[in-house]
Amino acid sequence: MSQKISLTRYLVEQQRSHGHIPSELRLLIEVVARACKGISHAVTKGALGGVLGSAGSENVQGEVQKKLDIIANEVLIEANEWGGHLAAMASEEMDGIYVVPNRYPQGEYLLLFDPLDGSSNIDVNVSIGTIFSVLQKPEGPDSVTEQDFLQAGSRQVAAGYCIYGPQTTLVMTLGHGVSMFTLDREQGSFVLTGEGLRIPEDTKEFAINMSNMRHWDTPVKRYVDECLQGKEGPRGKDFNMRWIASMVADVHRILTRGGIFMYPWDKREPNKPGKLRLMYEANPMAWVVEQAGGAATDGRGRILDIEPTQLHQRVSVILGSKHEVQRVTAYHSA
Ligand code: AHM
Ligand code: MG
Repeated sequence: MSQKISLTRYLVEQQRSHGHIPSELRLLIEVVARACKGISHAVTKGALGGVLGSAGSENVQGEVQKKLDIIANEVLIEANEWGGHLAAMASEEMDGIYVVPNRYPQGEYLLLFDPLDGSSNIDVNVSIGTIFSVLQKPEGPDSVTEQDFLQAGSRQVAAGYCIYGPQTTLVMTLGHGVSMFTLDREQGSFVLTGEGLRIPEDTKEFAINMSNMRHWDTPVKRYVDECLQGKEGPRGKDFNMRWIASMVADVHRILTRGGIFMYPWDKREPNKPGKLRLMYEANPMAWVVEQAGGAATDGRGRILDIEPTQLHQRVSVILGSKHEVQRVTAYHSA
């Protein structure tokens, strides 16, 4: 029987062979993974744990918070605040940044997360997940501020997600490809189940919320319309469609068998660039996808090159199989 490689061993061996994981970053990843394990347990309990339903509050973006949104946020903060590896955290569920309290040592990293992405799926028992992104605090003696977080996605030092589905799976990149770990519930640890993941460059599967079609811009309408025409249309092949309404689950499928995911700008709220958030949804997913040979744009340029101006800023997202993303992006400049 081949030996199981735990996340801890994987990180140690990566450091030994490539030397690219400082010990504080290793600790950070292990702590995030441990927090995800805790969130996974809470998710699994469902109604038995009293964790379903609305919390009766709204987040900074005016979205109703579910009980599990808040629980997941607290689990991530409590797990990460004392280790000395972080200077501050930011989350979809908090208005401003959370600076590590004075009673703990401050580290050099910044952690951003969407504690529970795909919230609308919580109560209906469909896959949801945690998305995370790690940046380095800019050098200098000054205490950490929101401005320190406003770095382009290309400066991430680690990113990934944990999906709570039929299996709990952690997927991450440190800039040297994408690795996948499955939670072994008997052992209580994440075990390496995939390395060097690759997204096929071509696909016959697209993911978009079709109910928004009438609000889309011309390039996205054109692309989807051509897919829908199938074999008889300009693409000369039939396409399949999936929409889980959980970005984590849609991206995980794309990472497994290819596809394209789009949550584009639309005319419902013309002043907002899109629905998804750049810093803790689009950037980490874009990096994972690029590291697996895919592409990620906002229709105009690379998501990872966007210089953020606000912590909770939104962005149009088109990501997945490279040739399809390139096609939609080209339609935007046609
Ligand atoms: P959330 O972070 O509040 O859960 O919102 C993000 C989610 C994504 O996971 C998903 O792709 C999208 O919202 C679904 O939106 P819609 O319900 O408009 O299809
Ligand atoms: Mg989200």
